[in-house]
Amino acid sequence: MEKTLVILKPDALQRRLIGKIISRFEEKGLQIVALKLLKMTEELAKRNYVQHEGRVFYEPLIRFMTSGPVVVCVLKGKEAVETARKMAGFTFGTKAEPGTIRGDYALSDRFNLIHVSDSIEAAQKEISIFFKEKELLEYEAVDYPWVYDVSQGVVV
Ligand code: FUP
Repeated sequence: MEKTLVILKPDALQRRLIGKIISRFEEKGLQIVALKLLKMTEELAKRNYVQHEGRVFYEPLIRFMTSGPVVVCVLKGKEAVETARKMAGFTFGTKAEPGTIRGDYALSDRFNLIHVSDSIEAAQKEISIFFKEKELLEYEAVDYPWVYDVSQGVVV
């Protein structure tokens, strides 16, 4: 099963939206396999956003990401990367579709509440920035055979 990294940004914490946002992923059926609250160091933020180095928004983005605590978590499930990405919605709050997290709770181009890995490769890299292998917990989700049809030996 695929895993993806989600970061609930400092605005999500300050606006007390952590519970609501995490609930959406839980209700979708994605399994939380790792989760922690931390204050990002500049080094961590820069590693996570290395692809944006040099862009005009890079410095303010790093300042924002290090401005307060964040929640980082790893979600696991069928096509978790694409699914979580769709649930986050378009980057800019005003352009994000209603029904998505950013579409429902954000207006800003930068204070957009959530980071979600944009590919399987990025997810693997980003997960390893924030978690050691042993921090990703393997445990049985009791609702698994109701979230997926596994009755024929394949996950549908
Ligand atoms: P996303 O994958 O939707 O998180 O968006 P990007 O990787 O393109 O951008 C990363 C973050 O940079 C965004 F979440 C917000 C910030 N950003 C800006 O502040 N201004 C911009 O013009 C574009 C992105």
